[in-house]
Amino acid sequence: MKTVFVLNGPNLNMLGKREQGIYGSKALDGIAEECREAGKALGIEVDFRQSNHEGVLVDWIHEAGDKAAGIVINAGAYSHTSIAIHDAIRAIAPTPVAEVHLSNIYAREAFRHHSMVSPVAVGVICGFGPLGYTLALQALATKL
Ligand code: CA2
Repeated sequence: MKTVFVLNGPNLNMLGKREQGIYGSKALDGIAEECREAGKALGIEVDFRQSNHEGVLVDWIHEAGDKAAGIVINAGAYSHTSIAIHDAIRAIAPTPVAEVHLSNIYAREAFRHHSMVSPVAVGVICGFGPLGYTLALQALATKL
């Protein structure tokens, strides 16, 4: 069975505890469960992870290049700043990467309008809350 890494960046461990008006009430564990369910329906094993550390995310992207068929990533605020994550995704090409954001980053502050991940992603889903992860897994499955 193919494995897809679902990688989550900084502060996403706080979901459901704060800022529910922007990010909703579901905790990251609930999103992980939804991803595993979606994976089952698609015949994909989901390896769901979260880190607040840029280098850890880079290491996981490299690991995915060896072990996974693709990646769904919500790199959180690092999406807007991280050349290291951009380079890591380039380094594992042609492993497909789908970018997800819970919120519509284009309807928010200008500093969220640019993503370092988007130019190296096969596609981007934002603004649909946790559903975006399931949609990204479905979309990625068509590329595997
Ligand atoms: O919309 C998204 O999924 C984001 O990637 C979430 C990031 C944000 O920096 C991006 O611009 C868009 C933030 C992660 C969640 O941060 C929280 C902070 C406090 C309470 C709950 C979540």
